[in-house]
Amino acid sequence: MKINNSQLEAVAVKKSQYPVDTVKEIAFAGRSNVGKSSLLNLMTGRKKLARVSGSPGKTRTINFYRINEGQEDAFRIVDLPGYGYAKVSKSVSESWGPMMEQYLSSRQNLLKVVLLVDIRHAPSKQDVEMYDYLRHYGLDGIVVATKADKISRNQMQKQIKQIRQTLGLDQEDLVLPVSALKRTGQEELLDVMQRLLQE
Ligand SMILES: Nc1nc2c(ncn2[C@@H]2O[C@H](COP(=O)(O)OP(=O)(O)OP(=O)(O)O)[C@@H](O)[C@H]2O)c(=O)[nH]1
Ligand SMILES: [Mg+2]
Repeated sequence: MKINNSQLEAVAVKKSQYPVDTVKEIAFAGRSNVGKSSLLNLMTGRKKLARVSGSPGKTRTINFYRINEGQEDAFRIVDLPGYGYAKVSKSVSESWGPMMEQYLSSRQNLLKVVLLVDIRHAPSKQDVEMYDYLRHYGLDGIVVATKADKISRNQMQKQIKQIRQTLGLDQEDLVLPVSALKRTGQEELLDVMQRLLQE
């Protein structure tokens, strides 16, 4: 699949702000700073579609992006707010749970949530909790290992194995290494997403 056009359609903190649920959605989740917004920009070929920052906790809202509008393969990508950043204010971190729960538990048109984890580290306790939560709602199965440029080719298989074990992935679940810096892995991810949208 190729993304030909993309635009921010809605920014939401509650249900009444979501766009209509007649368009299929694939969401991206992961801890703050893992590279969600960077991956979104890489996939869409747009440098500044989603805000990327050196300061974690940048994305604090649910951001809906309209993809390939006007085409047969039109869908949405949803950039979810990151978790696990200690320095965001208490009110921000307390609103995160209900905001995610509301979206993930009831969104009819949500096909899958791609979980992003940093390829350098074993998934955190929160990553495991997030993945278990996705499994509970049948939204699991695709994991992206970000910042693949930070490790050597040799380390890659070892790290992927660790991610698989820590998250308790099944054989058919996918772990896709990507690098927004080196611009690698996005085509494989887009192909997986295309298959999902066609199911
Ligand atoms: N080396 C390297 N750095 C990356 C990569 N992807 C993202 N980064 C860097 O990681 C930092 C965080 O990236 P973001 O894309 O803003 O992360 P996010 O997950 O959207 O973060 P929040 O919005 O805070 O939840 C930025 O400094 C990026 O430049 C990558 O593939 N390789
Ligand atoms: Mg972000």
